[in-house]
Amino acid sequence: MSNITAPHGGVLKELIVPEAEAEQLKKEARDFASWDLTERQLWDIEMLLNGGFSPLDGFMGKADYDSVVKKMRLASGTVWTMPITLDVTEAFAEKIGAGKNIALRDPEGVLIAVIAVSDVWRPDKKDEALNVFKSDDVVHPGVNYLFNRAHPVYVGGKLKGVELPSHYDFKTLRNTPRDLREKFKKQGWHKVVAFQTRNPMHRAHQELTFRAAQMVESNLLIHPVVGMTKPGDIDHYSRIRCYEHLVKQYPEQTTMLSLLPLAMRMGGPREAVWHSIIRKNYGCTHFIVGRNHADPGKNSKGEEFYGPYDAQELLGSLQAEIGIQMVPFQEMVYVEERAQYFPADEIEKDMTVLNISGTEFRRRLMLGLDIPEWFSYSEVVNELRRTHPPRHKQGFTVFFTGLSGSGKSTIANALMVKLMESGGRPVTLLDGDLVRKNLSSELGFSREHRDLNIQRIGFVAGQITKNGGAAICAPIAPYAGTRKAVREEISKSGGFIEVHVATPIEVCEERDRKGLYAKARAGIIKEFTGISDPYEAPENAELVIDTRDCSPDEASQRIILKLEQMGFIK
Ligand code: PPS
Repeated sequence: MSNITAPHGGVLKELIVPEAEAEQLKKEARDFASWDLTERQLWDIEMLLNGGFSPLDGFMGKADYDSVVKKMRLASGTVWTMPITLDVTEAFAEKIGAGKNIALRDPEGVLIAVIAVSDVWRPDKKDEALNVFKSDDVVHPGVNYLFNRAHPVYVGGKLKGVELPSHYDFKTLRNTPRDLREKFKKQGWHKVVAFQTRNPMHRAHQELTFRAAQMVESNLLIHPVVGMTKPGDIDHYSRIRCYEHLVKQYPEQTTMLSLLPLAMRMGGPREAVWHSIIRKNYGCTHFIVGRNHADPGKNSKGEEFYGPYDAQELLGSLQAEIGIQMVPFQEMVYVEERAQYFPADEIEKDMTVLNISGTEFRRRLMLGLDIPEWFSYSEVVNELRRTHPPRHKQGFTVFFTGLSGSGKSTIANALMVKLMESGGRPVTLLDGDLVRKNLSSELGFSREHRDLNIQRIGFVAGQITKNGGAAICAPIAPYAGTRKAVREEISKSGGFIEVHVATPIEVCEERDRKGLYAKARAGIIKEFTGISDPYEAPENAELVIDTRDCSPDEASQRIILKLEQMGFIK
């Protein structure tokens, strides 16, 4: 373990042990309890081991945690605003205790570090949310993670790092704090202002960062987060390719791009302070904070979680103590007459301001519409168009749900043929019966098995959609929660159209093509949907079809029209 002094005063606490000790630890760790790090824990541990979270020397113990939650300081009094905790399950907590060592591994079983446990406790998550995020509304991604994904028991203790988690992408852009400090030193960069981002950068961002650097006469570090960001954000692969284009637009020798392996919490003001401590650890002297830094969006009542300048205010009061200077920044807007960007507060009355909001930008991207050069460099837009093609080039899933005998399969087959006739996308039918013969042949009809069946169908449809195909699913899918989960997953990579085949049960039973209703009534078939098992009808299906007054031809035509209206068919 080594402590080196930062060029700007901070002590870097790197937690990787020397090679011989690491080899020894690998042998000893075979006898330790072993914990597979979750996705977020993997990002956190990378930042702990590489020194990005200095002065932390491990996952927080209870004293530091309590103090950070309540006072935004470690127990020692040093400013630190975000709890960094190792959450584990109750079952795992039973196997460990203070004084024990735990082997922390990545999903492939590679030993990343050993934690010497000092504390094990059950946090009051509501209290943590209210203090750290100023809210217990699960619309806040940080609160949602804490309540719905973080395990119930926290484990604190010092870390001995064996190796950093591995990454195979963009290797030359991944720099540890030590790497960056050395690079800055080598290039004679005395002052460095860092820019934090989780979005693709357009012209306004470039203007803003360039002006900030000019203002404080410093070099510029574009330091995008590539760990966890806000759900729904553009993937880091596309973003980085955009940054690579953009960084070429700055004057030579002024600007550097490097990736930050951080899992964000979207904690607004507290997060801005945390980000600035991290940037100081990476050797930066200045940090840009604009409007709504690390903003979680609106709450369930449609109100902002934080004020637009709360982050600037909090960091402003702590910057001297932290030892990094905040560069507060105004929004930049484009003035048509001048063909130039200006800070929003310098706009005069007779100026024509042009603006494209984030939502409007995404709409244009989605529909393949024009995006002007003043807004974004064409290389950046092309990159985004490549990974975010307009809807008519994206894949989609048509997900039928309805009772047995409602007509799902018949309409699904008609739709498949019509889509194949039009061409353009490969079409795959995942019919209920077909899936149960192949993918889910061992499953029965308990709630657990039905959910598993739908999850499998959802997984396959998701892969098809992601790769630009059309998936047609036609299971009963009786549970709303499972359908919602499938919708959320598939919508990330393409279209999702839910079709409720709402033929009433009396009609299905009357038809009884397979004789199953009669058997269900006689008790020969158990857990039969609609008879002895529940069916939760969808409330927000894109289409509702009743086959009493709609032929398969008409029904499939209605779906085609819907797909056209949504932009998936041109
Ligand atoms: S689920 O609930 O979505 O997993 O069901 P699914 O995979 O679509 O399977 C439904 C088909 O299985 C036959 N079948 C039953 N359905 C409902 N309940 C019970 N207990 C049951 N047992 C067998 C039935 O033929 C369903 O096919 P469809 O095409 O819907 O009539």
